[in-house]
Amino acid sequence: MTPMPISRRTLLQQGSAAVAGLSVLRVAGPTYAFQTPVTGEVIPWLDQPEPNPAPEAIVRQLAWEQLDSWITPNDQFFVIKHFNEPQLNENDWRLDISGLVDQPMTLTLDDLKARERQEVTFTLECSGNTGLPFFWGGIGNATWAGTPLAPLLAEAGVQEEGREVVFWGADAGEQMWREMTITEQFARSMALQDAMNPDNLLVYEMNGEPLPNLNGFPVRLILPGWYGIANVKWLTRIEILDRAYQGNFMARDYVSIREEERDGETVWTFTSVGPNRLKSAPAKVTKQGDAYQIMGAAWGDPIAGVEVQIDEEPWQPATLTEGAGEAFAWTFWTLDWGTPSSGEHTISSRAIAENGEVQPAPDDPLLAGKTTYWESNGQITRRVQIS
Ligand SMILES: Nc1nc2c(c(=O)[nH]1)N[C@H]1C(S)=C(S)[C@@H](COP(=O)(O)O)O[C@H]1N2
Ligand SMILES: [Mo]
Repeated sequence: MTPMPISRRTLLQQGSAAVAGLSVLRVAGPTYAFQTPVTGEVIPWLDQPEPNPAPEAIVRQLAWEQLDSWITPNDQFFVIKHFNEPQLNENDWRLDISGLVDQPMTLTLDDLKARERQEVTFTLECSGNTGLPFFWGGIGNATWAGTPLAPLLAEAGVQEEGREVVFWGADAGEQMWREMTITEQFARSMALQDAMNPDNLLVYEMNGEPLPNLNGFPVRLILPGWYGIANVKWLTRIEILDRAYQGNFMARDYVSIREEERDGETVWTFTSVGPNRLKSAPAKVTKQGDAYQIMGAAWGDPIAGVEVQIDEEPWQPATLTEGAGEAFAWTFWTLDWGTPSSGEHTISSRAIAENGEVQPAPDDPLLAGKTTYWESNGQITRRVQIS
């Protein structure tokens, strides 16, 4: 097995930006910033998400207007679960590494904790986020700690024919495949080459605490730079296959379908949701005295800048604040709005990546031709009423 090159993002990753004015909650060991100064009164958006039709599946969402902390506290972190909520005991918990390996392994939680510890601050986003009228808050930012996956796979000794790595959760549910109802465990897979990325972690800590049960206790996969679906919670089994894994969450659900024009002909493409896409959103408008400020976040790729458009005015550059320069975590941004005229206004944002890519407009052909709601990274416009 050849060692994988270190990703560009790993090279870009810097120490966390020390931002003046952060009040910091001190826990034993590292420090975690939970609060930024709350500035002014929040003006609620006129447009609001629809009621969540599936509270058992979308358990918790970010409320954008309440965003005031670069690190999302664990008890506010969004939760998506497709099946049951496992109740795993950390003493009985085992992780099996099997399939096309020379040395199958069974690891305890203590085994994982005794290995090299690595941390990453990574903004996890569900690929369905902002693709549905009731789902705008499937995103959160946490510092995750665990042990790197790649050395474990190397120790297990992936055999020549090994192509694909499958990650199994302890949760399961029924799925219809044609006329058959089958019970399926939650599982996602990725190419061996992607799995060997040195950023990938088997995580047992979130913001300095054991993982909350709903976020995958005792161990979950964290793949910095990948959409939520790939970050398997309640992880119990890793299996190496010689071919693509075709479970529900690879082959049917979380598949983006696009209609494309090629040489005057319409073709349809089907791709499994993968890495994050460049994105940003206005979070809130605040008012202090007569002065209004717009604040938001940008993520999905290392961020070089953010621009904001108010009504039909030209795009203006925003100021990057917390998280600027981070490889995998969102960047907060602000724009001073002065004293806007009374009445209704629209506010849009667009992120610009370090590689020059610009967050697409909603009518970009790549988005306009997409018939599924996954990977909806188009520019977001919010409406606000100034009195
Ligand atoms: N075992 C398991 N892992 C899972 C899921 C799940 O239902 N079961 N949901 C996935 C999806 S779709 C997302 S968006 C993220 C959400 O992680 P969170 O609940 O910790 O925010 O977990 C992913 N991992
Ligand atoms: Mo998701």
